[in-house]
Amino acid sequence: MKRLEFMRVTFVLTLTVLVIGCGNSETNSDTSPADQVQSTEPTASIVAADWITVDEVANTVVIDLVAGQTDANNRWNYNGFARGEATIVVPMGFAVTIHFDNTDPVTFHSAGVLDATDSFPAIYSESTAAVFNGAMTSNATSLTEATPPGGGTESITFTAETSGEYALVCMSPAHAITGMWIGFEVSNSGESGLKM
Ligand SMILES: [Cu+2]
Repeated sequence: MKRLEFMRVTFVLTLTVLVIGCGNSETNSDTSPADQVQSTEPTASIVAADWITVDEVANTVVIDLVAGQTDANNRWNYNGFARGEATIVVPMGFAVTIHFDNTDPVTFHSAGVLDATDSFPAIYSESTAAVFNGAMTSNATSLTEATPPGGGTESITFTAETSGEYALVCMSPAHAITGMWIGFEVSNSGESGLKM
């Protein structure tokens, strides 16, 4: 009996070691490659968007930018995106036209290309300038004179002169600080589209 008991205990112990061993190796083989992929590849990928039209021959980009297209972020969004959830990517040197359409039924909105930043002011100075000449809708900092709600439109055109990471920002009071901004990137690799 004693010997049988000893064998049972040994058997159970062996099983336990095997299970733990298998568990460990399984965990390792499952997570290690994924970890490596995540740490070495950029998390964002550039996709085509039907509201961004790139002409590689004419060197132009046309962006149909819609404020309040969805109710995301209390309608304070661009094409459904807020808080930098997406980044428009245009090639350096291209002429960029933004057709801005404010479909928010209630609130004035604007759009301007500014330097990227970690934090946004609640109030923008009226003298705030876009990073590229012309890259801002009119009266962009105003609560009541920016692009009007209910389908107000405005088109702006500018040249994406310098590569870098910027932000496309609604400069109406309290909008950017509460998330009404997306990324705007000028690539020096010819890449374009929507980075998410
Ligand atoms: Cu806004």
